[in-house]
Amino acid sequence: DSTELERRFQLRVDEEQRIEPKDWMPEKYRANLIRQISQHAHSEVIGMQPEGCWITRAPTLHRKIVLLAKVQDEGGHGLYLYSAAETLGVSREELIDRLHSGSAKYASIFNYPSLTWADVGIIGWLVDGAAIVNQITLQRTSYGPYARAMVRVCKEESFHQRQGYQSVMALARGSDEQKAMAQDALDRWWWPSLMMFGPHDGESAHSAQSMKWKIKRESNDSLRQRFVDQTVPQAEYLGLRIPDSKLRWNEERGHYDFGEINWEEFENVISGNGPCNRQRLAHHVQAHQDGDWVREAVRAYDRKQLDRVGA
Ligand code: FAQ
Repeated sequence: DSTELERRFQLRVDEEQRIEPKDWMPEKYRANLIRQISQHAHSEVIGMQPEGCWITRAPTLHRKIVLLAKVQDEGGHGLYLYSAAETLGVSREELIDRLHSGSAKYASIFNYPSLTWADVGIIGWLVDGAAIVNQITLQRTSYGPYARAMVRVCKEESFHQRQGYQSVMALARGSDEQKAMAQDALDRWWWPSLMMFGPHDGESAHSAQSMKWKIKRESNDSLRQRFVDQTVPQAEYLGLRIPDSKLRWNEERGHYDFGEINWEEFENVISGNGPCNRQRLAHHVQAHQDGDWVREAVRAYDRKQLDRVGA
């Protein structure tokens, strides 16, 4: 019966065995995974916009080539993740519908505008940096296709983080104006980057069940702390100031203490009312409509193949 199936399922998870698409799984495990993986995919694809809009304005040919490749990688991560979600029995179409109707979320960070070229470097450094801290742990997530996707994604993401850091370093070591531009971008992206890790553990609706099923391997707060601990020395090395008056090393804890996130802003952004939510979604809807002829061509080709078989 189902309780026995669930008991055996949990045992497999506890023993660190990967769950594969054809294995039995509780319906709530399936639904929770579809939610998380598809939201992750949406984040990668919507995440192409803030940097993508700088491709035509990159300051040198070299920076343009690097940025083009980086943004394409994000699109590739999205496709990988949609495929992982599809192994759970949901269609790509359904997932895109949920994004367009607003019932599926994507990372809050991509609802902020990228105002200057410095933002592109800061996104690589902080946003990809935060993404990796989370995704490294997801390489050990219990669902096989998701875990395997994370291995490649992490490799590419760590290259992205380095190119971002290198780009910010060029600005931080440049003219006073360039240094000010880098500082301004850091001031605007720091807090939204900390919000990427989600609500405090005590407020996190899905954490307890997701940790038990090993969909998530570490809590929101512990990942956020790791990101702060690794990023503060990087900022110091650049000679940039993190915009948090409460930030200080805590010798006893062996970690940095830091200030409180503005949770009202977070709630506002994840419920669709951030600075760019409408623009980001409208852009996606438009791109999807513009691509309809491709999907129609695929359908026509499939019909033709079927007719041939029938004939
Ligand atoms: N933004 O119960 P929890 C990238 C929602 S990396 C928006 O704690 P959970 C790379 C959450 O969905 C970014 N919504 O949720 C890149 C839930 O709402 P729901 C993507 C958020 O799932 C770099 C509610 O709040 N990475 O794109 C956020 O246990 C540069 C309650 O929260 C991933 O998605 C947020 N920040 O923990 C691309 C990693 N935080 O669904 C381009 C995989 C929370 O019930 C350029 N995902 N919510 O309506 C995860 O690890 C988890 O889903 C968390 C949230 C940690 C994000």
